[in-house]
Amino acid sequence: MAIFTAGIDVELREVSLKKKPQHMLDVSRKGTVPVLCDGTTVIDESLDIMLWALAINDPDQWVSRYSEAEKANAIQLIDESDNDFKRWLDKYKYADRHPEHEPEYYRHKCTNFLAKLDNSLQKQPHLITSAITLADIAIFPFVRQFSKVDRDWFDLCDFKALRIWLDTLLELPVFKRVMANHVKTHE
Ligand SMILES: N[C@@H](CCC(=O)N[C@@H](CS)C(=O)NCC(=O)O)C(=O)O
Repeated sequence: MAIFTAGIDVELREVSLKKKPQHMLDVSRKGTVPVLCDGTTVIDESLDIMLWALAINDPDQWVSRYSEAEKANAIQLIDESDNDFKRWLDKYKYADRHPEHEPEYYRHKCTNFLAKLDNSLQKQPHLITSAITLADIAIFPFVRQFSKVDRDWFDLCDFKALRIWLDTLLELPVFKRVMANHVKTHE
């Protein structure tokens, strides 16, 4: 979404994580996706790719709207999402591979982070500022994943502000457009 919003043309290369192409491992030994190659520049963290794209062009002020303090808060929240929350989310999504606990246990672990998001969304419609910024864009795809594990539970849970926030982001034209491209490349 950041690359699309910045209006940067990229060639998307789909890779199988079960059979990672040698070229990908040559440019980034870490072996995770996404990896962005721009000539000799290699960026292999999704947040860094977003920051790279938005430093080139940030028409919706996803980063440039931030004060220094807001930017630091955003990066810290994204870090919490990328590490702690995502670790529990993966276990919740694939609870059958982690039989040491019931799925409800993993879901409860996820809710610590979701409660924190819901709490700030009760005060303003988006995470760091009242407008959509980097943190919303970086975090909502994982809340979307969470919501899809048990839709009925999510629809009835206490996180009303979080649901409204997620619904707003899912309606963003840029999300729909990027997802449509994604579906096309998977056909
Ligand atoms: N913090 C990294 C995480 C990247 C990551 O773990 N990607 C997963 C796919 S979502 C991956 O490539 N896993 C490698 C593997 O499964 O071998 C980022 O945001 O770029």
